[in-house]
Amino acid sequence: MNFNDPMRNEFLYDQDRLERHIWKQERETGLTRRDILKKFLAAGAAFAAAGTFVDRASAQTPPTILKPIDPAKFWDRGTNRETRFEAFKGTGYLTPASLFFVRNHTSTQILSASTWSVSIEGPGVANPRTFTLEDLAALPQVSQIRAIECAGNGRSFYSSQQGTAGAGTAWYLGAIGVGKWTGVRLSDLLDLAGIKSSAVDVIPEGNDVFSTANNTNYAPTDGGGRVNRPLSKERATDSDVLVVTHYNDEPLLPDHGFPARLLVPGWIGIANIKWLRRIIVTESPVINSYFNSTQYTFIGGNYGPLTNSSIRLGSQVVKSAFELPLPSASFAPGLKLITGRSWSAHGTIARVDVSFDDGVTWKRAVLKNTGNEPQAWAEWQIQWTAKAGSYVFKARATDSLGNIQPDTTPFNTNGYLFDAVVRHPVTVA
Ligand SMILES: Nc1nc2c(c(=O)[nH]1)N[C@H]1C(S)=C(S)[C@@H](COP(=O)(O)O)O[C@H]1N2
Ligand SMILES: [Mo]
Repeated sequence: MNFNDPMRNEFLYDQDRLERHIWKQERETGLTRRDILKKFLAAGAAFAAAGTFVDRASAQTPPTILKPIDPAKFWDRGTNRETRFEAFKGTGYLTPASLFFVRNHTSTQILSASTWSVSIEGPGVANPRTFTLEDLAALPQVSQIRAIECAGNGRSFYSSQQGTAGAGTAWYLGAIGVGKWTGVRLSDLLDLAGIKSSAVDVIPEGNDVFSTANNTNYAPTDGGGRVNRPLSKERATDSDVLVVTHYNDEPLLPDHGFPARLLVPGWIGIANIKWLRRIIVTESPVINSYFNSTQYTFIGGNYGPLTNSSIRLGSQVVKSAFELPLPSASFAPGLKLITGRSWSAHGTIARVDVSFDDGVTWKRAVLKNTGNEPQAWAEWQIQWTAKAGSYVFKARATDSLGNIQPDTTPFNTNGYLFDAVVRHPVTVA
């Protein structure tokens, strides 16, 4: 696929894309919706025949997500979409881009491949540099199969299982996807920009403006408040941290960070900044940056109030999910093949134990012998004879380092990193 194909960049997503285009044009040109459509059709757009355009002329806000969303496969969670875990069934090891969850703090950014660039700047580099997509393509390419998972994935179970709701999007377990990411090493870019030995933190910044009220102490020159998530120089220069341009061998979709995003394997979703715009290298620690020191910290419960020494989240944990609908699944009686996936931020999955009776008895599930990449997931299956009644299914994973999912997760106010075994209600009738 050609990065510079204007059709791809402007109108990739037929109806939703067109709606977004119209919305922008209405505001930028003052033309009516009708005239914009006329101009567009006259330009010979390939998918003009594609269909019925929903009349959203009265809409005050643009759609925040561009890719087509099938409600049978996604939960609508405000500016976000959660993949229904049962939708992964039969889709193979790598999550198709169309099925990947979307987590937007603001809305999907529309960036042009031909004018985009990312800069590396700040007091921590000797030779500030700017890289276009062509510049990135000319550097050594690295591919890794890894998960991206939201810090809040599983948050709803703090409420439903432990009786105290965490603040934020009430995800089940579908705020995760696993795929093949391709791009360049961030450390290669930092080396080309002459990163100094005195460098301390690296601040990847997205194009999206979150709020100018969310001050940071790196004194942005252009109004601030861009979604950013500082990393220590140590983590940023690890060889597994990539600036990726491709997902499953295709250019990233706009919803997932086109033209380029960061990949920080094993770390919470926010570390994987989308729509990269610039990367600032500091010579002093970033004490205060909204997505590092206010959000994505452990506070409340046993962790206490927010201070500068609150724990800032890095690694994800170990989790499991059945490929069955929530909040409950139902079956007809008979022999069933129950499937699911487990994942660890630290390594591969070593074993998965499944209970059909709320944890009274356990059986070992059969791990698929393909996939099971580190910091991604493993697919598994187990047979079950369904007889009329009500059941609670549970799955408990152990990873290659011996980390085991606990029965409960200590509460934190924002409901992050829920790794406890999840109760999955099932009825057979
Ligand atoms: N620029 C930018 N990057 C971002 C976000 C965002 O809102 N803006 N959301 C983060 C969060 S919280 C998560 S979980 C992941 C989600 O990636 P996805 O939308 O591709 O699934 O992107 C991260 N990177
Ligand atoms: Mo997230």
